[in-house]
Amino acid sequence: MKIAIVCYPTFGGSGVVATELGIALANRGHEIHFITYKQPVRLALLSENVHFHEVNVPEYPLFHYQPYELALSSKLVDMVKLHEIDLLHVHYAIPHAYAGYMAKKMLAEEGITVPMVTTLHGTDITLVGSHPFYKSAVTFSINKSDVVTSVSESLKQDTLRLFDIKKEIDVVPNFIDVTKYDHGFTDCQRSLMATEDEKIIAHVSNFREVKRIGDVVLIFNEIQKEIPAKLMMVGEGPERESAELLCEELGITDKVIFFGNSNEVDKILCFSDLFLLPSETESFGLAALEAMISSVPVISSNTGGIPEVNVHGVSGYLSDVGDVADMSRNALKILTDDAELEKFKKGAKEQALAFDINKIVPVYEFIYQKAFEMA
Ligand code: GMT
Repeated sequence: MKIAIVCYPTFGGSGVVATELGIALANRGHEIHFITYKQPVRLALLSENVHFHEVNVPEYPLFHYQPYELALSSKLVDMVKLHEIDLLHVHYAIPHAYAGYMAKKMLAEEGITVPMVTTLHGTDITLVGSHPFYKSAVTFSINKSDVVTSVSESLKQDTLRLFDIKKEIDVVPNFIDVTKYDHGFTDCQRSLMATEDEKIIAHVSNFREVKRIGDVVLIFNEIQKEIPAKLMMVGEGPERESAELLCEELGITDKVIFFGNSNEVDKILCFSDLFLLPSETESFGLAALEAMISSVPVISSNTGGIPEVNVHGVSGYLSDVGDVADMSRNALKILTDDAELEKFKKGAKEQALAFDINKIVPVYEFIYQKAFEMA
């Protein structure tokens, strides 16, 4: 099958999922065309089966806002015709589902039928999409997709609650390429980051408000009062500066490393003992899954789709959003007892294996067949 994948190319869950899916589909013999404004960060290699087409939006002084969805829909039309693409799979509703639908309609005028699958990822529904400024367009483009999928049951319920949805929504959970985390590291170069007696705590995100970065620092502060520990902060975003200031205020700057965006998350997770994800809302929590496959237990909030990924008492612990005291207590329960830590490490890995990419990619292939029948 020739599939066009539309996604955000930057660091962020939806782009990562779209890219990993495209690569896996290419490995299964499909021809994949990524269509977005920059080569996706996790897309290292282009090949016979993996192509990238850049969407350019020329600057024009008249435009106060550059019309990206116009450029994207035109690009989709051109690429579908040029490469005889069979299906569009758009990740993140805004504005991809809207642009995809316009492309479909333009192609229909020329007698070309292309089914469109829309995958909802989270903030496109819970934070941005439901804003009155976007709601009508998002509702319309979801209802006009041939098949709609959401990355968790929780996100499906949010979508049905927030929008007037006429379509069935299939839940297809996010996944993980198990082999990528089965690296040959021995000591994971742990000694570069911490002394032998120090526990290593990690957080990976886009440092947006929704991630409650302040809570990450406060939980770590409680941990380091009790045991020697270091905090690895991976990612870039608007909350980074205030987090650095908070570390200064608490006098723990020497124990916290801010890495910025990194392509070596797997290496950082390899030497980590615990992962913190206290988010305000999270449709799935891909970062938690990436930690778990690296045998890192997760201390998280119990919001949105996180409980579908992180199982309380098995792969980590869950607490109410903002309950820093409970999260700190749970973290210390795991970190202060070697047997507990070992048990949770095993539990995290086993739970993550349920999301093996080889189980999930065939589900998407099935969804594509369904889309052909619906188109
Ligand atoms: O977490 C973010 O802010 C990024 C966002 C995205 O679209 O890239 O992530 C969302 O999609 C991920 C992949 O499906 C999910 O794992 C995240 O939970 C979800 N984020 C939120 O719901 C806040």
